[in-house]
Amino acid sequence: MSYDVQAVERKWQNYWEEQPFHTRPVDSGKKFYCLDMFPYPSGFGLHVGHWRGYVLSDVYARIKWLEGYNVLHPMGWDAFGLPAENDAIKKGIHPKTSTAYNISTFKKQLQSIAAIYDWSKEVNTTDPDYYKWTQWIFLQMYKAGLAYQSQMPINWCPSCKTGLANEEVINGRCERCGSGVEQKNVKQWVLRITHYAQRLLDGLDTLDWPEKVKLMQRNWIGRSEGLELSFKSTMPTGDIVEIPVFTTRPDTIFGTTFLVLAPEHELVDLLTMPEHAQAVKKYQEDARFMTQLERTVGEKEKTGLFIGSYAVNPYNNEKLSIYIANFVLKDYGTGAVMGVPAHDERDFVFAKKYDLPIKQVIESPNIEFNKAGNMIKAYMGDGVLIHSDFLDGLEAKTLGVNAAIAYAQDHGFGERRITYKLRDWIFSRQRYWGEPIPIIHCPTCGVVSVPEDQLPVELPDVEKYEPTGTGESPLAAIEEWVNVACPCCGEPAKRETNTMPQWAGSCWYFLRYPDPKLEDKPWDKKDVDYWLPVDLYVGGVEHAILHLLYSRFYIKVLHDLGHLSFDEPFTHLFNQGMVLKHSEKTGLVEKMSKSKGNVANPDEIVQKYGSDVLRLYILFMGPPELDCEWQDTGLDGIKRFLNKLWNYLTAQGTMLGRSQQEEEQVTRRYHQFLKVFHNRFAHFKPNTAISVFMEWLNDAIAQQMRLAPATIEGIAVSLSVLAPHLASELLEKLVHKKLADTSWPIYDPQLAEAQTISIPVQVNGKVRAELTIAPGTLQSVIESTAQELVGKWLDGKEIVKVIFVKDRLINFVVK
Ligand code: ANZ
Ligand code: ZN
Repeated sequence: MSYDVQAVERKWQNYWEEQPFHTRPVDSGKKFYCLDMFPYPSGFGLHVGHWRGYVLSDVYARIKWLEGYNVLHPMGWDAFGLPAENDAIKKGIHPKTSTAYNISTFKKQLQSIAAIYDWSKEVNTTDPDYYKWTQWIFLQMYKAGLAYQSQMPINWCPSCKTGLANEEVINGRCERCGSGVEQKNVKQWVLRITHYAQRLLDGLDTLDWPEKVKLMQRNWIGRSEGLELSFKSTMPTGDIVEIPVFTTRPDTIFGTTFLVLAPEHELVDLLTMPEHAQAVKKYQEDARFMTQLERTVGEKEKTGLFIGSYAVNPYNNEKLSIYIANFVLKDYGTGAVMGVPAHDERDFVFAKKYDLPIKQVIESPNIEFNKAGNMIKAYMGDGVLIHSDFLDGLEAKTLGVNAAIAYAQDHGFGERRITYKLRDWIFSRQRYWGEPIPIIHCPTCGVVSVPEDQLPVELPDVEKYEPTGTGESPLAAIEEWVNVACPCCGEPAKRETNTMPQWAGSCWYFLRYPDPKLEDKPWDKKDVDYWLPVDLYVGGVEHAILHLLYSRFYIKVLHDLGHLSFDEPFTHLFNQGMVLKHSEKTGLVEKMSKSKGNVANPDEIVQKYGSDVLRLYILFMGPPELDCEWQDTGLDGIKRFLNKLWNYLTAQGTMLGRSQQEEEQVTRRYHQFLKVFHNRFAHFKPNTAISVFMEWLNDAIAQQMRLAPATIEGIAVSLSVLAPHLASELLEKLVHKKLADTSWPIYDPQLAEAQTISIPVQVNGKVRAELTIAPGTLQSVIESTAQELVGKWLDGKEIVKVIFVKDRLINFVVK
């Protein structure tokens, strides 16, 4: 390197520590809230994958800052959670200690990114001054009836020994440790997120988010429109009961040949004929050990059992046998399904297996039959209804659905209904390292909120972090903490010992950043109304549902309770792709991870190449939204580019003798560069913005452009969003300015317009073609195109010489 990278970077980082970016005067009429998903400070430190998101957001924060915006670009720590606690169990280090240590490592590492973070705004979710407000929000929800207790079967991870939210169960396994999840009955705190299902759905339409993430949220919320109707059935006692069923396809009602209830459905016991009771009981036991996912989409076989009784189809009085089956979920719709094997895949498989009738009620040329004239598989598409009485002849999915619903309504046995797949959010964890739920249980007064002036309920020190495994948190064992006087009656009462899930602290942290030291309230309404919603939120796609859905829910609740005047937290979301690397161990290109031994350590790279090179390389690797492969050799290419730029700019000599024409050409090239450079950022293509920079430099060197000081300044400022250290050094050395004295260069659209000229292409001095080029284009760029144009005059001849006069002509001398 022709400059001392380490010294230059150290110098500027020290300078920025003394002169933080946010101290420069700004135009408060223009704000830009640029947010990174704050990290969980794990013991492993940052890897280059983290850098990817942080550098990206910093580029945008810097551009806005240079444009004079009031920029909020904060950083903090999402520090509650299982890993710290598991470490405590394994190594006996208090989570508080390990968390504080990890935070200091992370912070040191983060500082080498040289992002323009305002460290005076740092938040830490495990700080009692912070989680006081996490608890306060919970109490507001409780008072509004949005938090309730429920004895319910929950997802239980036998290895983490805690309950999990549905969102934390991936393919039937614990999101954290991969163990198979069981169902367990435990008393839980639950948040009524289902009340917000429709609003969470509607809000998505207003957001500038990746379509993929919106779709994932839509599917997770899972809205379905259909009919809820009752089927009558006679119990062994002779009494009549009604079985409510939810269907999205009431048009197929005449194709119903059986009913299926979830094994846990409360009517099952009432409807089971005595001779089937024993088998039913056994089937119910077995189903308890399957997770919801296994029961619906998993590979587990769909089984069922006839319970001995029948129901009546209210449309035609046909008798339908009643089954229980594992594929019907207790808590979706009504927990009961009408079986239409001809037009539903699962029902078809089920009917085949148990030899139940298959009755086709939709006619369509797309239906496939075997030689015997039977349907080969269920037909789910649209068509004309047949064998369906008054529905015959109607288009099934439109008119048919509506006519079937109208009939049920007119006859008083059904109503149009909307259901959602979204379930209420299980909010308690039986673990230590989380926010205590601020509730007291009193034998006389029942469930009592901890009075707000007694918040925070601080996490006490414990000796044993191990979860008890009985469904109780380790906090339950600390008597002096658990036993309190009831705030209502003063009699002995007990604290709630469950803690909140990790998401509790991250659902609202972006509201705290504007003023994290406020003591008497969680945020200042005027302040958050100014800063929020977040203008740009950058983070990994793994949070598409969990964190991003929970935060939206929190914000809607806080809005409805009058604490905020906006109801969506993040206007623009950008998901950066992952950094992959070849792993010696597996021979594959995979997501970086310690266990696969394929991590690139940013600290070592910064040591060797400097932060600027790593920043640039990580941006240059590929389109930021895509996963891309890390290659160590890429760093050298970037290093050469920065070196070349340094050498070229610092060697700029006198401008004397620069002709009018030369000046115009240099200026035009510069404005063309700026225009494309800006445009690439505007379209979130920083990787190609860097290519544009490289192209400009190559041209500038090839054409020996001599740059005016204003141009040098513009180039250095442009560089500063990518490589802030080198750019600051250049600015200081060449134009005697600090970054804070400059602003984002603006291009002149007229000068930026690509000018073209025509030059003749000659063969032996005869004009054979014309070529349109940008002024100043080099011979190396033009030559092959020019050869193609005059190919037929060159055919079979040898080119002995090429004469090139820049911007004037190209001439091939042939023999
Ligand atoms: C009859 C029918 C006929 C159905 C047909 C589909 C096709 P979505 O769209 O996902 O909301 N269903 C209802 N409750 C269920 C439960 N608790 N567990 C499992 N399946 C249940 O799915 C709605 C459809 O899923 C409903 O419409 C019902 O089957 C089934 F040709 O009713 B349908
Ligand atoms: Zn009491």
